[in-house]
Amino acid sequence: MKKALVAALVAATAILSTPAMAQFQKPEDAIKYRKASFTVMAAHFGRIGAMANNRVPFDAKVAADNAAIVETMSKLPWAAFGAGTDKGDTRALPAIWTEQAKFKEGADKMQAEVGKLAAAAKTGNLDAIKTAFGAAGQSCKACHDDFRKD
Ligand code: ASC
Repeated sequence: MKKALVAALVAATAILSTPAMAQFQKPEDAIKYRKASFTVMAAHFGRIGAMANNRVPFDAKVAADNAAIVETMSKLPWAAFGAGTDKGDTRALPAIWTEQAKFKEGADKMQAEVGKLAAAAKTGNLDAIKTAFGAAGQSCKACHDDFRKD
């Protein structure tokens, strides 16, 4: 019984202390995951953009719901940029791994701007949403310019 408990504790410790990469079986799984999370984030960001750019009528609830999804999604891709995920079906540039501090700064900035967008969307104020949407879009673009092919 004691032996089983020790084994369970060892296993739990291993799981909790394993680098993020270990949640993926293979590098291509991580690449697929991060691309999928960016795709979902972009789809919901785009729905807010359609309202921010007056292409569709403003609906405060739709904006807030979409911004909440964007905020959640913005947290997900980063664990999938682990070692060994630089090769394969990806536009990720080597700079992600050679300039990790700068990449993290960009990732943090985007999450902060998206957090502000979600907060603005909760207020239902379209002007505030437009401002926050612009800043969030800039933070997406900044990383694409430095860390993504084309
Ligand atoms: C989007 C989207 C991005 C960003 C970026 C902003 O809607 O899919 O990747 O905005 O284009 O410049």
